[in-house]
Amino acid sequence: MSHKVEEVARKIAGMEIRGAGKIARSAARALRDFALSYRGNSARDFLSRLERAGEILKSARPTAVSLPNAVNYVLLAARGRSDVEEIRSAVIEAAERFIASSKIALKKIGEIGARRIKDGDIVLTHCNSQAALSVITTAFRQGKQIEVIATESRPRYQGHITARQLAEQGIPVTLIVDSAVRTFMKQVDKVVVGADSIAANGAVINKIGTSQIALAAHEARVVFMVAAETYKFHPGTVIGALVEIEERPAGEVAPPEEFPGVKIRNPAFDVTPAEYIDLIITEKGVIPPQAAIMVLKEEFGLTLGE
Ligand code: RUB
Repeated sequence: MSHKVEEVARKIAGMEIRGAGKIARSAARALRDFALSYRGNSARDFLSRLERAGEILKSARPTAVSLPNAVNYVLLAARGRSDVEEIRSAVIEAAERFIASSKIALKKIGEIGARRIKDGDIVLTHCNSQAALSVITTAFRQGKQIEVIATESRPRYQGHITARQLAEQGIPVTLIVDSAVRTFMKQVDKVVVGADSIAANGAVINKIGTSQIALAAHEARVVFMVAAETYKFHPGTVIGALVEIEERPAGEVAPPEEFPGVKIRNPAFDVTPAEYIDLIITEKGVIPPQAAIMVLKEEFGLTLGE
């Protein structure tokens, strides 16, 4: 298999490339580059290598459905074709369409979501989500005086990236430890987070700690919003599949050799049930989480579960 495909898969697994949107775009890009570099002349061989590349990419990380959704989108364009050049251009075209539309989606989510942010709001966010940040930065650029509270997001501290990105844009931002969320929730007006997967029942799978934040927001009657492109909706959940929660190495939490006899657990994501979510902001508009099934029907139509 192409070194490049394997390298992208390794970078996704090692979190050099991270965040559901970036993971999806990098997978589409890897398939495009693979198609560009293919030198054989057998369509059947080309297709089977593309499928294999898709499998390698999909198996890099299990939770963000954006990854298989992007791979399937690109491969669907190639399947059934019997000419090498046709396959190549179909893959390139589909990959580029996916990348371009995912960038447009981010911008639209910002515009749609910013309407929900008011002048003077204190917004809390978790981890590092481009979609959530698009909402926040768009509201700020519209002239709304907002402040952001960013959780550090143990164990990998993606909150540091968020805090820096916001500060660079001149947005007032406060970094807090994850366990300070309930203490600060009294001051918060809105919570905005991203998503790795959204299930048919409206449950949102996002960075570990998200569901605790939703609980604290619910208790304090603070609006809890999720910003997510429609390719983060999980087709398999329509027919009862469960979203696999990635468990990452223990060493990310603490050095196991310093804790003999101690079991260290490191689930990377958690599930926030629909009843704790006020709305989901997609590029097609705002929906209540209970309408997730409608997005899935529209996006995946009759190919559900395939
Ligand atoms: C990232 C994470 C993000 C979502 C959405 O987890 O949970 O909230 O992926 O991000 P990790 P985006 O750092 O483990 O990949 O909106 O950028 O797609």
